[in-house]
Amino acid sequence: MAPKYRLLYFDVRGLGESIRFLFAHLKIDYEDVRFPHDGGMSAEWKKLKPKQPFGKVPVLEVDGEAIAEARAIGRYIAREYGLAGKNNLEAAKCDMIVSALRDFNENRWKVIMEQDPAKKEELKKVLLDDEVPRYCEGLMKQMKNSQYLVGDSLTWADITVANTLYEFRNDFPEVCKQEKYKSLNEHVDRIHNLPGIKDWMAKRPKTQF
Ligand SMILES: N[C@@H](CCC(=O)N[C@@H](CS)C(=O)NCC(=O)O)C(=O)O
Repeated sequence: MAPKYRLLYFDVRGLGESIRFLFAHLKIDYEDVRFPHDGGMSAEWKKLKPKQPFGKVPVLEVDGEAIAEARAIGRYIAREYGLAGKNNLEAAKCDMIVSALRDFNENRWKVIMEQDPAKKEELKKVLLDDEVPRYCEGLMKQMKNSQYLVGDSLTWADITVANTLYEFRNDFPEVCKQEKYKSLNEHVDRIHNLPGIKDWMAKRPKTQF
C-alpha cells in the first residue's frame, strides 16, 4: 500500500509546486496542507514552524516521517516512482538540472522582491539579457538527442523544468517565448499536456505566485 503523504506548504505555488506537479503526474493521493502566506507571519505557520526539521517548508510527511528541502522531496518521489534517471549518471544529470533551475528561479524571485525601482530594473536586465539565454540555451543543449532532458525518458527534471518555466513565461512572456527557445517551449507544453499535470493546472488553487 502507498504511504500516507502530507505536503506542508504555504498557500502559494513557490517551492511546493514542482512537488505537486510530480504527485499530479503520478496520480498519487496526498494531502495538500496549505496555510496562509502572510509573509510567513500567520498564526498557523508560527505554530507549525518549530515542529519542522529546519523550521522551513515545503515538508513532506511520509507516514508521519518528515522530509524537508524541496529538492530532497522531489528526488525522493522521483526515486520511489522511477523518475530519477536510469543510472547514477542520469540521476546526477537530473540533480544538475534541478539545482541549476533553483538558482535561475531565485534570480527571478530577487527581481520580484526588490523594492527599489532602479535596483529592480538593474536585476531584471541581468535576468532577461544574461540569465534567461544562458539557462534556456543550456536546457536546450541537454535535449539535443532526445525529446527529454535526461536520457530517453521522462524524469523529474522535465517536470521541474515545466513548473519553473511556467513561472518565467507567466512573468516575462515576451522574452521567454521567443522563437529561439521554440524547442524548449514545445517541451514545456508537452509536459503541461500530460494528463495528470494538465488536470492539476486546470484545477489548482489560483494564487499570486
Ligand atoms: N532550502 C529550503 C528553503 C525553504 C524555504 O526557504 N522555505 C520558505 C518558504 S519558500 C519558508 O519556509 N519560509 C518561512 C520561514 O522561514 O519562516 C528548500 O529548498 O526547501
